[in-house]
Amino acid sequence: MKSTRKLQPSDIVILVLGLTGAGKSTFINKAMGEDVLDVGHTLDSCTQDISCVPCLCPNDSSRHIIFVDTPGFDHSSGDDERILQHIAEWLARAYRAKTKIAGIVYLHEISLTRHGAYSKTALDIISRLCGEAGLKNVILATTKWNDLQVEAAAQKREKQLQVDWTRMLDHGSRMARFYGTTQSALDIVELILQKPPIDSLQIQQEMGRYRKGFSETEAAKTLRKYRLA
Ligand SMILES: Nc1nc2c(ncn2[C@@H]2O[C@H](COP(=O)(O)OP(=O)(O)OP(=O)(O)O)[C@@H](O)[C@H]2O)c(=O)[nH]1
Ligand SMILES: [Mg+2]
Repeated sequence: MKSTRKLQPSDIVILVLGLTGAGKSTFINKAMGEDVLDVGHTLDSCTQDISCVPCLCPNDSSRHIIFVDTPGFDHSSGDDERILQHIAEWLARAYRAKTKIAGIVYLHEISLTRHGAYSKTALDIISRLCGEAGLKNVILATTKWNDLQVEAAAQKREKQLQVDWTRMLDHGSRMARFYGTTQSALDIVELILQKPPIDSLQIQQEMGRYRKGFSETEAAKTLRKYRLA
């Protein structure tokens, strides 16, 4: 699904990020109450491009919420620099259109073990993309709670994530659970609407204001640092 609608300064933009298969497109479909985006049913990455999904804001019908679906970061594909650049360039365009980012939803499978370390890498890169001031508008949402048969095991994972995500939480990021339902998607949207939008993300400052090339941004440098490690 590709919207041809131009971004407006009044738009409420919610950027959805995460590893491939975390449930990003599902989250947007549930928030919309209909299946507007393709969802993956294999191990391969599903979403290949950025899609903007607009809907009227429930609290203010003169404004639109724009959900931004993104391709997932994928440890095995080697494609993450291209994906990050694509997201960065989209954010620089939003900055030039004077459209602020209302919030970022980072989705993380609660049952994730195998690629857990890669999630730390992705979150470090996303922190650089946001800058410290932007972290207060980040929702760290765990998904696929029904995949873990034992509730106690899931809760233990959540406690561990609270420790892993301390730095972001200390800067105002909030944790939430996405249960794969419309109500829990809307609860997360509500959390975002509670706070004023981000004036500008760090990468928007770098690329939009200071005209740096993508490869000179802190997010790109962080990605390269992990590649070399
Ligand atoms: N059990 C369960 N499955 C889910 C949930 N959310 C998503 N899924 C499933 O997880 C798979 C991947 O979901 P997607 O929404 O395509 O994930 P994505 O993050 O958009 O993936 P990419 O586009 O590849 O980055 C699909 O089979 C979904 O049905 C959830 O909360 N619980
Ligand atoms: Mg997707």
